[in-house]
Amino acid sequence: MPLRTAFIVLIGGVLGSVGLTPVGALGSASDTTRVAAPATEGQSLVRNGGFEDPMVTRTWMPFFASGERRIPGWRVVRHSVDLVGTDWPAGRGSQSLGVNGFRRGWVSQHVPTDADTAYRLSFLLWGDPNGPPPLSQLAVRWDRERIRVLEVDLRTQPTWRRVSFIVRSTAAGTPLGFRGLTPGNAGPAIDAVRVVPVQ
Ligand SMILES: [Ca+2]
Repeated sequence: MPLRTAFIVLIGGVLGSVGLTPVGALGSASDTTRVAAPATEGQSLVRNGGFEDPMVTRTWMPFFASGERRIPGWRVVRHSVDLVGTDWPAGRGSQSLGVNGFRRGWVSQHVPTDADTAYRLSFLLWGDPNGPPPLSQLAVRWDRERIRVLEVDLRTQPTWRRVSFIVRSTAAGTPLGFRGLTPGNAGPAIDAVRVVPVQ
């Protein structure tokens, strides 16, 4: 842990000096993949989808499946995840989630859906820029099934991108999950997770 912390602080300084693409740059230019979110968005059913709570006072903070410390709204299903403050720029707000903690992690949230209803699931996706590896994979789970496997290649994706697709609930209440598929402590990162009814 201390080694990794030291490494990240060092690399963070280097990245800061060379200037990673700023968060404010996230916009139409980087929203080239899949479907961009509509300009006017409804109320999201996801609690703490921006991972702003709890506030991290360090570069990052681990949360374990068996730990007492919790991320409101989310459950760490397997291993650990990192709530990231300044380790890398958030997609929106001040914090994001590193899905890989010390190993590939898995988080889940019970979304209060209505039964048999269409929703737009969207989120921002990037990868831990402190890698290696530059390539990481994220499984998106909906209603206890893996519905997508998304890939992040830091060599071609220098900042966050928005991912958006339609999902359908089968029951009142649907589990939504994100699971890292790449071994190691550097994997996919997510932010601004939203589930909004399709109008
Ligand atoms: Ca955020």
